[in-house]
Amino acid sequence: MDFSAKSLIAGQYNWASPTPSATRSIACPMRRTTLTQFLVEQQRSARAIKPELRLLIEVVARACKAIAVNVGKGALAGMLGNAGTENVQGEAQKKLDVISNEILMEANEWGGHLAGMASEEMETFHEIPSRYPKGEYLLLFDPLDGSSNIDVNVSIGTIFSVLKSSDELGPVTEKSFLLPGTSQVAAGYAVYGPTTLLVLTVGTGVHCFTLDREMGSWVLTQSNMTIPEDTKEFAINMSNMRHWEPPVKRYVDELLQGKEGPRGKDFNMRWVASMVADVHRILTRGGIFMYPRDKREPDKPGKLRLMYEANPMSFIVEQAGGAATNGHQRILDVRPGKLHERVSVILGSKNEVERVTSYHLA
Ligand code: P6P
Repeated sequence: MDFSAKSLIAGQYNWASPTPSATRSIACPMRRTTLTQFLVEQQRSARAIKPELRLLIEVVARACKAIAVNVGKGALAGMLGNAGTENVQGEAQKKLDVISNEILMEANEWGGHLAGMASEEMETFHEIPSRYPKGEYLLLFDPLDGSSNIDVNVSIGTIFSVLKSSDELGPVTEKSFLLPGTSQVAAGYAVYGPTTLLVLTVGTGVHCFTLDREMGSWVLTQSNMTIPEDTKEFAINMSNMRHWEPPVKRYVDELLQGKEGPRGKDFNMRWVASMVADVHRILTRGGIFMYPRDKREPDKPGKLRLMYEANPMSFIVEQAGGAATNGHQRILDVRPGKLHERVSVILGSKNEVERVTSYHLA
């Protein structure tokens, strides 16, 4: 059997057929760990999750597959462009923002595992209709993060956070959602890029699943992702430099001085303008991501949203050995005052995040 790249690309290799042991772990789908198997293990042996949480994550993962299909159709299915509406943030909604939100809502409201849902795209939280049973979890999500990249075919994604409702029996109110990030029981994101990825934590490390688009299953492709404590790569929107506060200006200026400066080494810069893509790069090879508050909107503590962007990403980053602060405190400790609260975000390689934070506290 010819395993050369040529034959693989030419499709001459029948991936489903029995293969020599040398490649069986790659080619034979039965040997791979699926998301379902992983979650059953997390429930059964790690005792990390309850059956209802396992069901919730499976449903969200299935919804992300449906979103990936719509993202992949793009112009072929009229998925590009604006929906002609605005979200609660006053931002123009893309068609895929609205479709992704609807997919997540419809997938999750009937299962009996949720007490309520909240989304970047909806002003108020969504109570589970009385015709469906309610559960003990609260699901919060940014259904399609990085929307400005949709029409230019750059990676975008879905971010989600799961809280355990403290109002087991009482009616869910917005206040039920206003829990600090340390209350999360699960968090994850999907990246709709060259491959479709699902990155997940249930508090036992960070694990990456790649969508086998032919079989429609999420396959574990990386366990226990770890962020290096040091890095030579930073991510920030440099066009906002003149608006930054002094600690951020000092930090980035030192990076730009490179070897000749106080850091004694050169740094590289990346900015995808899709948080999921920037965070995934950092999880994969280290780095620091910054979206600090700035003088453009001095009354707002930042651009990114705490409950369904910063908190889930911070939970994931900390589980991978990184750090996440708002410049002054751990993001996961921030006590939210409102559902769509914004926050400054500095996250990634631990030593760099601690340095930037120390400049804020100096
Ligand atoms: P800017 C996308 O809109 C987003 O919320 C994040 O995914 C991303 O990191 C940031 O905003 C990009 O913001 O101001 O650079 O376009």
